[in-house]
Amino acid sequence: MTSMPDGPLASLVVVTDPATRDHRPGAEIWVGVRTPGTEVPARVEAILEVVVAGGAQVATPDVDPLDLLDLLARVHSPELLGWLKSAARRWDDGGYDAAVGQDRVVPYVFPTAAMLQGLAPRPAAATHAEAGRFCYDTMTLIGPGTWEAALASAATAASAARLALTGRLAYALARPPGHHAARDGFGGSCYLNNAAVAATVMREAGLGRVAIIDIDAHHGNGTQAIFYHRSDVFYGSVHVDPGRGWFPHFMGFADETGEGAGRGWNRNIPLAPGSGDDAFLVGLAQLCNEASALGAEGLVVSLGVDAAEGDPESPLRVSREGFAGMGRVLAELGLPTALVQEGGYHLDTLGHLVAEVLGGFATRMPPPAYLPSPP
Ligand code: SP5
Ligand code: ZN
Repeated sequence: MTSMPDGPLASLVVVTDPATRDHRPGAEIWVGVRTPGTEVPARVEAILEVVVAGGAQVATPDVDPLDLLDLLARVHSPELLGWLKSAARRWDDGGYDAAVGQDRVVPYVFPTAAMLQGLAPRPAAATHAEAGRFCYDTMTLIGPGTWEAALASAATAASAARLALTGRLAYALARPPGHHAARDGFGGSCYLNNAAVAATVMREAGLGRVAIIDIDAHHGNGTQAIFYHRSDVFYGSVHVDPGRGWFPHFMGFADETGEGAGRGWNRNIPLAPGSGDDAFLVGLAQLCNEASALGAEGLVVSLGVDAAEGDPESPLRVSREGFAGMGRVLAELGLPTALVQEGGYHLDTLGHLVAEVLGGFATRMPPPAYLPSPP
C-alpha cells in the first residue's frame, strides 16, 4: 500500500549525492590569513535533515557522466575543466605539502590586466602559478575530492532541471555552490556553475527563454558573465551592494544590464548593508516582473540563504518569514522551476532557512497531479 507523503515539503524532490560531501576546502585564505572554511561538508547534512523532516522525497542525480561533461562544456571552457580535474593531482605531484606544508591548491600570483598590460596570458609552467590563471581569489582551495564533489553538485542541478520539466518541484542540494564560477575562471567557494547547467538543461529541452533569479546575498558574477551577451537566459539578482565593500567587489552594480544581443537581459538590484525583508522582497518582485515580461518559460533559482540576519558572510538582515515570502513570490511566476543551492553559512539555521523558501514556494504551487491518489 502506498502511503501519501506528508508535511509542508511533500511535493518536493530534493536531489542530493554523497560525493558532494567529499570537497573539504580545509581553509580559506583571506587577507593572507588562513581561516577555517565556511563552505563545509556539514552544510549538506544541515539542509538535508530539515527538508527530509518536512516530507521531501530524496533522489540521487540520474545523469550519464558523458552527458554531464557535455553540459559542462557548454558552460565552461575546456581549459578550466581540464585544470579543475587535474589540479589536486598536479599539486600532489609537485610535492607542495612536503615542501611548504600546503596540502591544498592555492594561487599566489594572478595574471590580471595590471600585470599583463595588454599581453595575452600564457600557460604557466609552475602549478602554483597556473592556479592563478583560473582561480581569481585565495579563498577557493582545491583538494582531493573537490573535482568529484563539483561534478556531483552540477549533476544535482542538471537532474533537478530535468525533474522540473516533468512537472516536479525540484531542489538541488548543490555543494560546492556555483554562482561565482564563470566560463573560464572560478572563486567565491564555487568551481562549476550549477545554475548555468540547470538553465542549459532547460534550454536544450526546448524552452525558448529561461530566467535565473539569484537570491544569494552575494552577486552571482559567474552566472551573469556566462549569459551577459545572450538573449535566451535572463539573469537577475538581489544582493548586498558591492559598491559598499562586499564580495564580489568588482561586479554586481545596477548599471550592468547586458551587452549586445543580451542588452536588457541582466538585472542587478544591489541593497545597502542592513537591508531586510521589505527591500529584498521589493527587489525580488521586480526581478520576477522582468523575467515574466521577457517571456521566461522556465525558472532556475540560485537559492542562497546567506542574506539571513545572523549569517556570518553578509550584512543583510532577512528573517525566516522573509525567506518564506521569497518562495511565494517566486512561485507566482507559475513556471517549471529548479531551485539550486548556493550559499548560507550559519549551520544552526541553514536548513530551516532553505526549508522556508521551499515551503513558501510549495504552498503556492499547483497541486501535484503526479502523486498517487489515495485509495
Ligand atoms: C556562494 C557564496 O556565498 N560565496 C560567498 C563568497 C564570499 N566570501 C567572501 C569572504 C569574505 C571574507 N570572509 C571572512 C571569513 C573568513 N573565513
Ligand atoms: Zn553568498
